[in-house]
Amino acid sequence: MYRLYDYLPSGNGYKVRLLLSQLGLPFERVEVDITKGETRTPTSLARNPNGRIPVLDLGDGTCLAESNAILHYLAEGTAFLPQERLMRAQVLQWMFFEQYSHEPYIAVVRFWHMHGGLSEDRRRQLPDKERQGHAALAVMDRHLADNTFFVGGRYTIADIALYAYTHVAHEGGFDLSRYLAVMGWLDRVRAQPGHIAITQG
Ligand SMILES: N[C@@H](CCC(=O)N[C@@H](CS)C(=O)NCC(=O)O)C(=O)O
Repeated sequence: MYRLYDYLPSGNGYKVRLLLSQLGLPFERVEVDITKGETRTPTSLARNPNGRIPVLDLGDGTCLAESNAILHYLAEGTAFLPQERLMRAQVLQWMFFEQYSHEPYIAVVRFWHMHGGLSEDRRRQLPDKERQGHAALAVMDRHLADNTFFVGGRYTIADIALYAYTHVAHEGGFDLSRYLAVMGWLDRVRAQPGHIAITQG
């Protein structure tokens, strides 16, 4: 059975939880408290040298890290990852966008608000992080104005990757109400069979 090293509030962990649930795959969830440095112990570092969750143990001790790599692994051969070459690359395009242009701003600001608040240093960085987070939301909104989902008109792991931190962006102070196409897409993602909330372990 799969074992997922996870932290419940984490959007990166949630991506994997959500896909496992939608694939109907049983898994054991192991909570790792990132606020107590539990990802940096020698045992955790042996699973992921980068000292972060999520990590998926494939059942034989083989560990895979990086949320979007895990999604790609699990989705292979399923309806969540298209067969067609260009569409597969477009799924990756949006997943790389998520990691480079979205998560570092929207997830990080949310984390600051949830854990420890805003130190002087964070307060100084905040306007730039907010600006870049809104830039990512605007890119999504423009794409979703003409598309029901990110790739090929259907729900894929690109949607899962982007949903994870977008739907909780308000917890970092991002007002989503001005992104009407994003709001509609959030509803469509929530309506997918097997959907679970981020709070569900
Ligand atoms: N790019 C990684 C990011 C993983 C990540 O940032 N994990 C955070 C929780 S969301 C973590 O484990 N932080 C604990 C630490 O840095 O020690 C992914 O997508 O999986």
